[in-house]
Amino acid sequence: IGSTVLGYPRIGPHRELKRALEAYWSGRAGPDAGPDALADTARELRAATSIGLAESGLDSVPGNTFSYYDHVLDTATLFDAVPRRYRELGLSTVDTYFAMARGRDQVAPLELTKWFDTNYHYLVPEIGPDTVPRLVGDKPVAEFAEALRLGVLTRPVLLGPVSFLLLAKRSADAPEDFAPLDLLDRLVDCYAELLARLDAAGAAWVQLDEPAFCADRSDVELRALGDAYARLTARRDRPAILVAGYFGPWGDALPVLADTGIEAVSVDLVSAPETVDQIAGIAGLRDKTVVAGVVDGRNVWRTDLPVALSRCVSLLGSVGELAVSTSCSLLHVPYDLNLETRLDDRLRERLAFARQKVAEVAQLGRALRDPDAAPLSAAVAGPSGRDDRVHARIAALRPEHLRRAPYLARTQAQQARLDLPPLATTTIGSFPQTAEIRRARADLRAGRVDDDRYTELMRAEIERVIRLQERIGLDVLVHGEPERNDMVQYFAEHLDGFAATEHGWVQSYGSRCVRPPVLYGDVSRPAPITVEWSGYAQSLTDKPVKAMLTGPVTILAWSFVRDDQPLADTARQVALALRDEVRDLEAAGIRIVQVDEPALRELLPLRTADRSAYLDWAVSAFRLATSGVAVSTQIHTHLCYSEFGDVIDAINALDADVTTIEAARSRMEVLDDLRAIGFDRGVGPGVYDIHSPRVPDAAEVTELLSAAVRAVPRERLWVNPDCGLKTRGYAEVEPALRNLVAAARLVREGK
Ligand code: THG
Ligand code: ZN
Repeated sequence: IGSTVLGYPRIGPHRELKRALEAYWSGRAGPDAGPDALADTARELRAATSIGLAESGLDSVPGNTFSYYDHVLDTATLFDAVPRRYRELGLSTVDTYFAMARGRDQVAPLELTKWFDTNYHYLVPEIGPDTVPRLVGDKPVAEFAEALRLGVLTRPVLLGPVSFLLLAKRSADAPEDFAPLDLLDRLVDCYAELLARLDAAGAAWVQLDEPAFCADRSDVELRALGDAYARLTARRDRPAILVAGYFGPWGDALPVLADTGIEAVSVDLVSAPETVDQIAGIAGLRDKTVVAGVVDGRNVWRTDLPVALSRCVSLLGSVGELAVSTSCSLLHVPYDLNLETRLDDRLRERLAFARQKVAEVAQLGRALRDPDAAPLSAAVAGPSGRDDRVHARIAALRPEHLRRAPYLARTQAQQARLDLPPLATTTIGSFPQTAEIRRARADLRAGRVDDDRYTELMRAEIERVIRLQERIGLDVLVHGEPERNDMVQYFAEHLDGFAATEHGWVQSYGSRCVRPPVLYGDVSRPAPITVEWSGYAQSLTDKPVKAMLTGPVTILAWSFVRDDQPLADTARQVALALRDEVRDLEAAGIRIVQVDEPALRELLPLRTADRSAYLDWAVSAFRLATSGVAVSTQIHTHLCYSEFGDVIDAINALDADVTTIEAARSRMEVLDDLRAIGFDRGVGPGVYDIHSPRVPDAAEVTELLSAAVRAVPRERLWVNPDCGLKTRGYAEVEPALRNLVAAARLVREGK
């Protein structure tokens, strides 16, 4: 294998695939929007990727890294795991695929969920007893042949059969005792058939990804892994098999794999450097290739090549052959640093995006082969972005900076000041981002409007949103966040220690991308960020206006974060900057501040052993950000998911006065979970599912609220949608909010 990378971005360096997909979905006919245009764009992107990777000097080029939407969905359709509701639509293959991704007419899409602890989302396959795995597609084979015609011998990358089934969920109509893993034997046969076809097409290697085994797994699951690869490798008509794991240590799965007939295994030495010692103790690896993932595939820092090389060299006595790679697929980093024109030169020297990381791996491969190769350069020791004032403030922190007065004292003071009715109504923060708002932001960036004119436009929008909320009759108002592009990017642009990119797009799901900021130095707040906007909104009304900030954990989770100090330390710096903002909001007359932490669960370590240390610093950072205010200032938080069994104690420990959560789709089950742990503060289970264009009627919301008042005293119950409204339109939002207010009034009156 020599030098390789485990995967590559696919949205296109200029998001060509995003544009082609959205044109196709728009239903426009014609040369730039039909199925042929989409297929042409896809082919050009694949060709550019395989040729580019081959020319960059990698010894082994990954194949099948392209996807129209998601590689887990690709795997489901490849093996015919298509639920009946999509088949019954009677659509073409490609439109059935997109129906699973996006829904169609009355048919809901597959569930979207986070890919391990990254900001990428995959579609969750639904598997039931009537799922009969069959090899019905040929995408990996066709793409292998396509690259071969261009002169590139690729190593097709597939999601492995065991991880595929572990990432899937039992379909709704399956019996309780059914588990997707029950289908493993049959699925392995289908993989064997696919491998035979790849072998016949000329593939020398395939890569099967089993990242599910870098998290805790039961003995049954580990045995399933061993059995699956024993069966696959027993076949003779197949390419050599590389099993890839990433995002953490293999743990007990590594000796299991070593006992099978696979030819190679990759290890993520960035997230789990201790694996080097484990490898030395596994005799079964002495006749296998070990692919050392020493170049970080999910962060943007340039690799310290001499250090990476010595890490590889330390494996030499323990393995059959040594190869070098990225720690994981490069899907999680932007394409090319060379597209950036505005980065500070000294920061640029410290960065590497996908293309630069490929060059690093190739260089390491040459150095491993030939000790006389050109010497490797060490990482540049930065401008560290060091700020001594930040360090002094952190050093002066004391436990009392993380504590507020007891909840009872707070709630009495807050009620005296806010005078809210039981079942108070509010929204999560953002209102629809209209075309005019987007245009104003774009005009400001392009210099077509000046700061004053921009402020005027935003204030007009804020006033419109305030008046609308007053007319609807909401109790706690928001300014609507028209000035914000993205809830992390916006804060990063206003804090020192962060840099923004121009083209640093990373796929989040399907055609949707984010541009994570780069957190490179000590973080501080040069000036108040949101105070003008929230203060202006509050000046327009007597009702309380709630200010919204993004929490420290979420800011870290959705940025590329410096790796030269523990995340906990970086989180504390971000929290301190937010603490200043919270206090300034309070001083400006804001009585309620919401600090959102939608990514609290996303950063939860995959291994349970690491979780409590994470939750400790995550909770501390939130408390540092929010505990600097008077008892009479109400702190809210918002979390974007409903399955939070793993973090429920941490949610309690955040000690927010009010917690709003997603619940509309999970039928209020979250309230029982909260009650079970003795959660006794304010809670707003979402009663309007904003992820769907459907407008709930008042009766439906009344029913949800009637259930909720049986679990939570009405003084502590809040009534709100389950997330921000920015992706919806006013045509849906206005009636939905009216229904929500009407329902709250009915239940308040005991109807
Ligand atoms: N911000 C960031 N990360 C996130 C979210 C976010 N991760 C989780 C979740 N929210 C992901 N959801 C989305 C939803 C919409 C878009 C991206 C991620 C989106 N992006 C625009 C696009 O691709 O066209 C570009 C947005 C822009 O112009 O900045 O619509 O909220 N950081
Ligand atoms: Zn949310």
